[in-house]
Amino acid sequence: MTAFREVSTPVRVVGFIAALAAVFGITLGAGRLFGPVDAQPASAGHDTHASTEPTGPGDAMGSEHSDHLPGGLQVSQDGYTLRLHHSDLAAGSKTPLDFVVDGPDGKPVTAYTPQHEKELHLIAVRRDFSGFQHVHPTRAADGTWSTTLALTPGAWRVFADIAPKGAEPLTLGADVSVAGAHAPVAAPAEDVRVATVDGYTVTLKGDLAPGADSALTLSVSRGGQPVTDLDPYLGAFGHLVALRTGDLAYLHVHPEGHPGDGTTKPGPDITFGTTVPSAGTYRLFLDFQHEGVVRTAAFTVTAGGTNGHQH
Ligand SMILES: [Cu+2]
Repeated sequence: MTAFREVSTPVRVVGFIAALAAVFGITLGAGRLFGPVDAQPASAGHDTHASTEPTGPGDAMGSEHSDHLPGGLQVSQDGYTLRLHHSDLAAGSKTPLDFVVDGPDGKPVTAYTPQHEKELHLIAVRRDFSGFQHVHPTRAADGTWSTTLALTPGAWRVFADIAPKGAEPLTLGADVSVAGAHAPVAAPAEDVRVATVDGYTVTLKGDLAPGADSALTLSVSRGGQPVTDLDPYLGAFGHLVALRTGDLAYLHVHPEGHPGDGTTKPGPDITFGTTVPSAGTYRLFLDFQHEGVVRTAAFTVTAGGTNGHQH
């Protein structure tokens, strides 16, 4: 019985510290962004028991089947392993990256089911979101994938989004270190819903709700005029990658409709559907092609949370 009492004191102390941390977090947040921040999104270490660790709705299922985990968190899943030939790379605009995906038999996979016209989509993102690329490496007959990346110094993560022949689609992720001095870039604000790139303005509408289907619509304009002649790019008018702040969980986002289906227009609106696994802040990268050039627009959307949206 006394043991109970003794336990309860530290718990109260922890609660007090957590409250302090929350206040501190809000103070920090107010300086950096606007409005209250519920101290969750940043991987602030101390309150992990409340936010990150065993959070996801899928975790109850645990490792029995990884379908319920977000993608990209593991270097090895369902018997497939992403094996980079080098994980420390040089900075530069054309740094080579070579890798294989080993299959359940331990040998490099050489048969894939194409998704969006490609056998493998490679996403490279700097962990502070200050760099992003979506490229399509070429595969040698022996299963070795090769590409080049434009890398700045810092911590990066690469994702291989694949469907090995006969297997469910999956996304494997691996860390990459890029040598050189770097200044970490502050986390993006809670909500960034308008992005400009190369004279284009892209506006995001819609919200993300944890565990529920969410629709997002991105509208492309240039010089105040809606763009209505987007190019089809890899079987869609846009490709959207969503990454969770804090752990870079990689989410599949599906475009609604496709070029030539008789109903999907080539802009200005591109609609996507996704389900985010938890509350938190997500960084979104839209690739779209117009007049023959692919561009990337980046957004930030906060899902769930107790405050709703004040913006
Ligand atoms: Cu791709």
